Amino acid sequence: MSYISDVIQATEKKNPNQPQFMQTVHEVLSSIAPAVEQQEAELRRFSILERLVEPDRQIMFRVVWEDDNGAYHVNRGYRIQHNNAIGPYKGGLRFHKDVNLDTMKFLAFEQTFKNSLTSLPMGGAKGGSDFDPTGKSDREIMRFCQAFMNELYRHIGPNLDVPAGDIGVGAREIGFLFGQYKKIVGDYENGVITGKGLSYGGSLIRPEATGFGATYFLSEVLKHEHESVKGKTFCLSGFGNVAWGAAKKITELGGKVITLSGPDGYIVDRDGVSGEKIDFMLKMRSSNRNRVQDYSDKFGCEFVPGKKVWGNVKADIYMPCATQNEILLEDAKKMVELGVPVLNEVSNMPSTNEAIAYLQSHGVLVAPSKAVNAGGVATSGLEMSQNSERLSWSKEEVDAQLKNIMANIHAKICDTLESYSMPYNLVAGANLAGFKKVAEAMLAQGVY
Ligand code: 2IT
Repeated sequence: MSYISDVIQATEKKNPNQPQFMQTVHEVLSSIAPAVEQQEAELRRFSILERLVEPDRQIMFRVVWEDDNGAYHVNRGYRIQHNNAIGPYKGGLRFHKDVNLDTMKFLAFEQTFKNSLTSLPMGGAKGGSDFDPTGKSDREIMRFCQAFMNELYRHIGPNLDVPAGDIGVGAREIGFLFGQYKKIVGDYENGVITGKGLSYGGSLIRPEATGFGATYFLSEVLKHEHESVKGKTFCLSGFGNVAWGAAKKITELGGKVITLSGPDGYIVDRDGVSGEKIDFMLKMRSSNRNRVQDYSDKFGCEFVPGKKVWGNVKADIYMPCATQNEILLEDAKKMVELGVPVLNEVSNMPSTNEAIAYLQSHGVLVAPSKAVNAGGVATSGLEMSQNSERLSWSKEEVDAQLKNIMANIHAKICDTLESYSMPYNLVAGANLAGFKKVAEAMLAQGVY
């Protein structure tokens, strides 16, 4: 398809040394060929693909903050406002030592298609900093968040850009960020950030939403295969907020989570991560120690240092919940050898394109992250609705809406695939469905 390959090539040239961003561009653009073919003249005439791969705005700024010893540190802050064709920019903030422009651009690009899938009016953005929260005190975290907001505030707003959390940014950080925003602007501004605490405008179920939504989406996938979560074993990676929500819902539905992981290695708990062990994950996260060995120290299970779970532990379902590029081609090969039948991607792009291609060609069912984890941002959308209506919905109400949104995403993917007479390929279907809405909105609004 020459329009697509021309755009990929030109994008590569314009974005040297951005492998992560280019990987996403490849993944999305090569999936949408059937839609591009159908409408090529119009898409070309209005440069839709060229516009889609160029973020609306890339903001970078200096953040200087003081540690507990009175020493000053300089970090870099980012906000990539990728596309607002379907609604205000929306997406999380990531605080992690490896954050760079490439990571931010890849996440903002992904977010645009993910948000489109939710069927809520939200455009795509991402932000964050290369600040490393590991080992920092609460006061240091607060001072960093305040310094970060001292610049970010001028770029966001309830109808402009609504940030939220991501890796390294949870309830504590959102509180500090929001407090500083309010101090500077002198206005509640309809909440402006999502993932807020319940006492100041947050939504019930938002902390659980990414993990719950991922499990609801998986249930739809399994239903399609005449299967269910009940009785299945799960390997998860990570131990943060996302893995926590997933472990809760999987356990509630009768599945068993047997692994978690951290930068230090992984744990295997054959009795299942359930009950108080799930609560302990929250303590691990808020301790800022970033160590999964704390789990095996406390509960006495196996700990494997310095290795990844993938391809080393057999389970019915793999659910990566940690970060991008966890599953490489060599892991995919081991996974096929072990006979793991389903990969439900929860973290953003946990597998490389070549790993996904290998898995799919060897019969592994892959559910892509931009559909699977969309429940997080969708529930952020529900928080925005509650803030603007000045009320809060019950737990049951938000959970029912989340469940409904996840089922709709799955149904929309199936309908889209059917409309192109394509087989049950969730990766292609998610990209096609996400793209179609954004492209339509861009075409309708003209060239600006
Ligand atoms: O990757 C994601 O979708 C998020 N980190 C959540 C974004 C949001 O605005 O809730």
